[in-house]
Amino acid sequence: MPETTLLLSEEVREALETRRPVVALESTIIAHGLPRPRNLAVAEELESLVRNGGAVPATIAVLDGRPHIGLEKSQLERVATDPEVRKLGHRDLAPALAAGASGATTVSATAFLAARAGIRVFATGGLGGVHREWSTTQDESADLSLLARTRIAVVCAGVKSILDIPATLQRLETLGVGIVGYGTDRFPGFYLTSSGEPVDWTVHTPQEVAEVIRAQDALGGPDAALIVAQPVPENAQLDRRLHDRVLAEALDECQERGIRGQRVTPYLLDQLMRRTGGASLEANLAAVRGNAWLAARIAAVL
Ligand code: PSU
Ligand code: MN
Repeated sequence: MPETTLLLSEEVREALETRRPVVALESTIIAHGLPRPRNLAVAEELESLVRNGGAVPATIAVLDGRPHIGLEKSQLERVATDPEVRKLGHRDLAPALAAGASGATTVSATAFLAARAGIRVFATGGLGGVHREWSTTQDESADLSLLARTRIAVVCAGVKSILDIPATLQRLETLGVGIVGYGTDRFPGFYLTSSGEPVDWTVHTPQEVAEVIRAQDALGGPDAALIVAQPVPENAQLDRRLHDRVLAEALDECQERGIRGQRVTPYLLDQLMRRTGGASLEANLAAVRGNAWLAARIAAVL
């Protein structure tokens, strides 16, 4: 049952009531992960991809202290253009509601709200995870612990390549978060089709993913997320050497300029985009597009 605190858009409410497929979309990627004005066009495009895939899109954000599940056009515009829109992880939700604040939701906050609303499938680009400087900063995205206690399927291109991927995979194993590779036995590398790391389970169709979700529901758990890891198409991936070089530069700069906490991820994504002449942006977009569409297909067969 949807919580009364949640504001469901007309379309999302109707779809959930009549048990039609719904796909949750996060808003941090729109507000803080993509350059303006392209971000708004992308947000709209992702919603159409979900529709074309046969599901209703539910973009999630907090506006004036109310959690919205599904945004009207003007609300989506506000998330994409208003510089006052903050970045909200799940721990920020209660303070933001109490303060009447507005913010874009990260994977952790989006998954939390989506699950409260009764949405079973969620699409994004790359998840947060363990950062490369973890041993000095202890920077590990709150996405991981939230996904460890939320039963939702997250379609993504793996975790962001700015992270320590082997360490993140280890954490996901410890936390009991399931992972299936979509058409691959390698964990994707976000901007790259492969991180080189193996995944234990491979599926090939939306039907097969739906069967995993049904099996989890039939078991009554575990109450953890299922990561459906779909690689970016090969022709859209970034050149690995370029990727590694510009990332090393951007990481050094983070250190020099004292960029910490919530600002790290947006900073690195922005620097990568500038230093690859926009190629990382194209790879990022190709990944999220594919994920929005696949999530819709999974929701539709569920
Ligand atoms: N994936 C993208 N772009 C993004 C993000 C993910 O392609 O901007 C966002 C997600 O909202 C994710 C967040 O939850 O980055 C992680 O931030 P942090 O590392 O600060 O937890
Ligand atoms: Mn962090």
